[in-house]
Amino acid sequence: MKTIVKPAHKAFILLSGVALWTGVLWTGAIGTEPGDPISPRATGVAAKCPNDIGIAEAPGVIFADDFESWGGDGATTPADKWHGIRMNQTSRTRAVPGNVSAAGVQGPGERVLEIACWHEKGKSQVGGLWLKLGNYSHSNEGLGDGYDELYVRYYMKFGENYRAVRNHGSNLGGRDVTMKNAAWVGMAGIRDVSTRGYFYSGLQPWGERGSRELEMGFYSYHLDKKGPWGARYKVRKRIPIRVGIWHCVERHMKLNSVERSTGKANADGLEELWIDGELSIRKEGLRFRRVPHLRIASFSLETYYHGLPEEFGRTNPIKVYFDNVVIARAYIGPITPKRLEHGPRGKAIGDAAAIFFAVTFQ
Ligand SMILES: [Ca+2]
Repeated sequence: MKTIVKPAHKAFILLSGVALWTGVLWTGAIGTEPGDPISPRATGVAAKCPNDIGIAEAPGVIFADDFESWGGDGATTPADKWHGIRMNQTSRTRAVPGNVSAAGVQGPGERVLEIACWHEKGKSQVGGLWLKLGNYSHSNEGLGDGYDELYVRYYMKFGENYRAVRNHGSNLGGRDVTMKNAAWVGMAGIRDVSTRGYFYSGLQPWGERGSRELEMGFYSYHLDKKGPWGARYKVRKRIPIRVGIWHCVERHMKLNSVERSTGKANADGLEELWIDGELSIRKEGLRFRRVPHLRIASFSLETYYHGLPEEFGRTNPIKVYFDNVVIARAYIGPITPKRLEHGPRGKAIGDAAAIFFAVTFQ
């Protein structure tokens, strides 16, 4: 399990480059300390790892999975990756052939994660993966204290037959392992989450029921939400998510600070969301915890439906695809193009993927 805390990510400088043969210019940027405001099109860890090659070992990265090393029939997780995979009667989670692509041009890899769910009368459906990022089940788990701040980036695509249905998405959260009755991340219906020693924030698709156009948004169980259910944040820039198209999704969660002398929980937490490298949501002034030892310790990559319609049967399930998951202490950003290689005469050579990513993801 790779949850070792690497040295804190400090400022990094990315060099500017010119793709000579394509005429495409991509520019670098100065990276930021975690928590600093990030421009809508900032570059991050991925800009230093073209095509995501070597990104699992990059400074600041604590976890990565591209689903290429999943074994057997695609339902066997590598030993050093996830802590749980959903196996039940209404869903299927497995790696399948495919890769991140758009406009007919393919990105890296040959496998993606598929979460398929189907209708069964009177039941909800949930499929996906679970990763512990710190001690979660109990205080002696040996997984560390968790994190005060994290970025999570992945690519996702809603299957061709996807239609907006009532659902929930992936959660990032933590639970106070020193509290006897601490609730599990994902526990619903509690107004003051601090009374049960937990918090979480879901990232999920929103859309008018039946629609093929969605938007990603938060569903947050923070300290100051008004009622028993999750809070939705105001969208700064609406970026449509279309069925059948890959999108890069990145979220940022920064927990609030707690005064050690007085125990005051300061309203300085933050959540942000980028779609395809563009800032969509930025919510400041959040509080998630009253005690500093409660940290981010759980991430689930999942889909959850409150009862799928009958049209999504076992032989025609609703499907969502994921790939290139990266969790880091600094902004990650979309996949960047392969570095161009130079031929014997110094002429830059590359491939179609390089052009595609330069145009699409920069
Ligand atoms: Ca892959």
